[in-house]
Amino acid sequence: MTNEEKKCIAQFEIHHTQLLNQAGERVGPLPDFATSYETLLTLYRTMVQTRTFDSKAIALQRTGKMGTYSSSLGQEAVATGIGHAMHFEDVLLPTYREYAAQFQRGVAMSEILRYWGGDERGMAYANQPHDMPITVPIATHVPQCAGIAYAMKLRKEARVAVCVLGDGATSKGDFYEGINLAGAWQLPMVVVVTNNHWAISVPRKVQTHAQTLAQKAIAAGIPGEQVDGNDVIAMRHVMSNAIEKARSGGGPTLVEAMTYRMHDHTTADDASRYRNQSIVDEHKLLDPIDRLRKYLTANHDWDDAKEQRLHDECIAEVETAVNRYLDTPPVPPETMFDHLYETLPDALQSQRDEVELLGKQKKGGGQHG
Ligand SMILES: Cc1ncc(C[n+]2csc(CCOP(=O)(O)OP(=O)(O)O)c2C)c(N)n1
Ligand SMILES: [Mg+2]
Repeated sequence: MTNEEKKCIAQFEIHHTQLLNQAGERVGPLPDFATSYETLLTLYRTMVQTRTFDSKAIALQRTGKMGTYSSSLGQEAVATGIGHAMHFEDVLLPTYREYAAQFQRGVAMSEILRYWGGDERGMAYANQPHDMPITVPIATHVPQCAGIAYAMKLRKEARVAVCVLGDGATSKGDFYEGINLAGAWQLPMVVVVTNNHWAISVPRKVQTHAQTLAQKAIAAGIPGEQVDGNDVIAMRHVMSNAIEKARSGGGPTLVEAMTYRMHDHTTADDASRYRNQSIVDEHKLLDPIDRLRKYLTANHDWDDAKEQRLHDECIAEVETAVNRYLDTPPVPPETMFDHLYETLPDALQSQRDEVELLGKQKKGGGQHG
């Protein structure tokens, strides 16, 4: 039987949304929220704040004041759009580059610094009771997100669970299991795949032969779409639509956000060993902050003086957070045993006792030094 003789029984399309091009020019009508200067400024400020935080966090790590750190440089628009589109009572399940969303949701910069400084208290957010901590194990939070969304549905709550993962994470079984549940149970859930082209040293091209990552949704029976993740207006727009659809009973969506990882994978990595700087330079032209600044300059009288003031404010805010972090007395090392079990198994209890003893002998050691 030839293909011509076979009957086509299903067809699928993947759509891509971009509203501002890389020159910061409108490529189509903008959604209503984008007519508000205040809203655009909030989005811009969040991205600049996050980038300011990011460069300071790297400096803290480089000077031995923090354990390790995963940068969100160049990817700020993705998490900014996510955080802005969510309601406070929704639940975010982030990975380790969604600072911009976390800040908007009430997580303090000093808490993120504490976490990367090895202090688990940094994940017990003082002003964010709903969200899950940063998930470093790849894709394990997708089924967890389905569980949370299922509970919301069962309780008839008008809430949405949003999980964010990377391009590499879409190769994990947990991802497929999670989106399958989302589809089968029509859960109030949005899955965002941040396609930053790299999974440590593995490029997106060799990660999967699939043409897009958004199309992975099709097998789960849920809509999948792609968005320019360096266009914060498009990102916010696509996320709002997906979240509000889920909230009103319309089921889950998978959003593939196209961006680029501009920094090393983490501060423990050296990307110059596996990628050419010229590729990184090409992606600088797509920078999300530059793009919105160009739009604001052309349409809302944004100028150098306003830009400088914003930078000064962001630097001051980050400095305050850094001081709060550095002034926090470190937790004793044996507390690393404290957050997994309610009752510690005997084998671990003896290790805990040993670490505690060593700590007392050393006295004065801490994670900031
Ligand atoms: C289950 C699991 N396997 C392996 C790792 C090691 N690891 C950490 S990050 C990473 C790559 C993730 O790439 P991607 O999903 O694209 O996210 P990105 O870091 O690019 O944001 C891997 C394999 C891990 N953290 N968890
Ligand atoms: Mg990646």
